Amino acid sequence: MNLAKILTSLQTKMINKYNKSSEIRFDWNIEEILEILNTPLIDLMWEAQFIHRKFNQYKVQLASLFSVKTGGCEENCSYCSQSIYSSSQIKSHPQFEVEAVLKRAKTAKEEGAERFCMGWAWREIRDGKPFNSMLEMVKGVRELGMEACVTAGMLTDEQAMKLAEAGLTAYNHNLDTSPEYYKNIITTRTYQDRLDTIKRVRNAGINVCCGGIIGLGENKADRASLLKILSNMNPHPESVPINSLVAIEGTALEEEKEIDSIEMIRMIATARILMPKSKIRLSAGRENLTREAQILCFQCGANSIFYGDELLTTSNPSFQDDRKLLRDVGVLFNKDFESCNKTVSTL
Ligand code: SAM
Ligand code: DTB
Ligand code: SF4
Repeated sequence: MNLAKILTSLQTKMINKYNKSSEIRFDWNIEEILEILNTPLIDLMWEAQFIHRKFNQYKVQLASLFSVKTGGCEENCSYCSQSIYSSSQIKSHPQFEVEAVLKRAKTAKEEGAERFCMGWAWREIRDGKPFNSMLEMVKGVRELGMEACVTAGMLTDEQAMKLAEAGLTAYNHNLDTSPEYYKNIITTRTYQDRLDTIKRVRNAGINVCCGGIIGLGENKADRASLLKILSNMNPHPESVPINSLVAIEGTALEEEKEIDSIEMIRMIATARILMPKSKIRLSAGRENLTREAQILCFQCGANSIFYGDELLTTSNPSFQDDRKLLRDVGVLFNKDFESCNKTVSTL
């Protein structure tokens, strides 16, 4: 058999294994997902890379994050420094003004970011001046020619519609973990509240950004269960952030042991196989990953990162370090930015 024939037969095998005649699936079950998560790493990486090359270009979306309103949140998410239940020493501050936020967005754009994500430490959005300012911020970010994302807790159908009218590209609301493990992490709102919020975002025609965190003390079955819910959403969330816990002093999870980077690679690779076209975002926790571990995540299909020195209350690699990393890997990033126009072959 010549090389071309071998490749075609390998491609057919892989497509049959995961995508039944190349269709995207929304019916993954726990056993299948656990089997993928537990595949020998070397095979898992090859399979994820295969799916990624089939469905996507090797291009990484750069999303900058800015905390518009920090601290004082009534929820008790046990990983979060912004909860009133945590004793972390973060600097709380009232909501930034529209102009200051747009200045940050402009700087992020100049550094090469394509999406600007704005965070509010709220349980839910309430109508009034802060919400009106949020709408102005969304409009302003869109006028800069960037994608706009908001994460601000639960919302009503009317608020979702107003955000859509303002031009919001995506709304981030994570499931965080499995429904089974959830009660160990948060008790002030239910898993169903989260699912309802995501449905409202979807119904308003806004893209869904929904993922979770690993390293909360959950087991493999919990990770599979989270991935099952995400990959059974139809359509799949357009973005799936995979965070690894940043154990912040003063939070209930401050003592949680750091996860092995291989766990992150497995989670990213599995998410890529299950949701072939979604943006799988390598999110919080990158400072604990070596450059090499991040490169393996890109190879397995991570195609977005949070880009900029800060996440919400913790630090993130610098713009410069990330640009160097992406250039060294040889993936595309922002087509309008610098000399990043090499193309990596797809299948
Ligand atoms: N209050 C809003 C909410 O909960 O949807 C928005 C902000 S909240 C900080 C967004 C997400 O960031 C959380 O759902 C969680 O997945 C992630 N996150 C927060 N703190 C984290 C930490 N210490 N380590 C990893 N991920 C974290
Ligand atoms: C997401 O999934 N991760 C981001 C964003 N969405 C809002 C937040 C990460 C926060 C990490 C801890 C901190 O900086 O406070
Ligand atoms: Fe509040 Fe969001 Fe932090 Fe939970 S994760 S405490 S909802 S800011």
